[in-house]
Amino acid sequence: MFKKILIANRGEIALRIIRACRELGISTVAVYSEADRDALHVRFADEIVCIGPPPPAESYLNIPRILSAAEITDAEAIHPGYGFLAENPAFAEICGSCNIVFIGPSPKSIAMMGDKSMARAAMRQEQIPTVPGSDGIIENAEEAVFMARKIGYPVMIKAAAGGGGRGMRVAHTDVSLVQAFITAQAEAEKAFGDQRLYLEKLILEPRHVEIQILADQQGNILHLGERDCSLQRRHQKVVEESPCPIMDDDLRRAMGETAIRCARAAGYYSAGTVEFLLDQDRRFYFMEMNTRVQVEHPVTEMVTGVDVIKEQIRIAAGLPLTLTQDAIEMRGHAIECRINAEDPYNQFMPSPGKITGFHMPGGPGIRVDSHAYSEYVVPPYYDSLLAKLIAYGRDRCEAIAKMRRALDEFVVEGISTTIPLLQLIMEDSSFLQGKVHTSHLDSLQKRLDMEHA
Ligand code: MV4
Repeated sequence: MFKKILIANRGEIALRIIRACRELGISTVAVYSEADRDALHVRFADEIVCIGPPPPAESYLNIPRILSAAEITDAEAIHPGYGFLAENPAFAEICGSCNIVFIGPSPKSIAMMGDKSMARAAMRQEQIPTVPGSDGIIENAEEAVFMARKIGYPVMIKAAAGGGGRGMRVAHTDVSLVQAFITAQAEAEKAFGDQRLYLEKLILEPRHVEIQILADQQGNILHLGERDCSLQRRHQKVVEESPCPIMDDDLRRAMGETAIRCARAAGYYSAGTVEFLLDQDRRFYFMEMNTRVQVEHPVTEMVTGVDVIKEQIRIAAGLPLTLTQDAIEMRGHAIECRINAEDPYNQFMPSPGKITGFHMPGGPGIRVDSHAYSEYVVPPYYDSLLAKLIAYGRDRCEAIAKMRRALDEFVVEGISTTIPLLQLIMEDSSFLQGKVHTSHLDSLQKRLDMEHA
């Protein structure tokens, strides 16, 4: 096992990784930007290295500085967390050539899944169900129209370099498709430096259901069941839960086995997530694979009792999985609310600044993953996730009751947070019935605006 790991991240995930290392007896190196001098990951790590000024490009995204920090501290491995360098195949490759273990999959797996069109083609090869659509990249608007007529409108344009919903466009007619294609191409070029697009049939009111997998370097692969992440705002997940409220054993087995086939086709090892769209007829389609640990991994940990981060570290050290699929049991229900430092009454404007009062909820069934504390100053340079509040109950109803209670207990003063929106969601009749899709959040948003006016 590793003796020392460097964590190339910040915020709650850096803390989460430090906690896993502590339990495994591994010593930790935190890196931090000048904006994060007073951050908790800096206080909780065994060693610290300042890697530069606040902008991510000069610190958490700066590969030479992070590798230098690993070298001077003799860290054997780097955990990238999520975001920043977590899905950068070049970074994974460079770690390897510096004899530092990248805690994640191979650079090849990352690159394959990073190109969403390539991933889709590879999965089709393996007879894994994908949404009907183009075989590969669509070169121009005429080809898009030809393809859209073949698969039938409405269609969705997606960026090959995108993922997580960025750069997506819906078209209902030839005319709107031509327009959408041209703007999507320009947007993709601007956002990713890669203008390549592909086309899929639009699935109406789908659910976003993803399967957590663990794969070791010996070829053993297992799944830890699903998470339902259908409640999103502008492609940012807001609430996630496990199990999916409409899941049954047969569908779980089918999706789980399919996710394992996806991982095998990618030569995958480490923790990973296969995202599916689940349509109204309960058919599922491969959408993309995330080759990192995800924000919402705690709901899986709560219902399976498996520590995903510890397993990921063990796998990176070359140890085989000690778990088998038969030993994985889903028990109870977990819900996660993402608490962001944003103003839900003002278009979710980021709300950085000093937290003047802070109290975290606790008690039975409550887990809070957060780097915030009283007097902490939320810097304006990074994403606005402040805390993940996870409620665990025997069933969904109990988990919701605990979540409501915990949201009421949560105190954050001095800055705005998304807690009021989350409280509304926990009272929403569609959510309570487990019938969630995107449009519900929009209507809740209107109610929030009205109540505040
Ligand atoms: C789709 C879709 C409908 N049809 N693809 C892709 C990334 C993910 N964040 C959302 N994505 C979607 N891809 C096709 N062909 C609808 C979405 C989608 C979505 C899906 C499930 C639950 C919430 C969603 C919110 C926005 C978009």
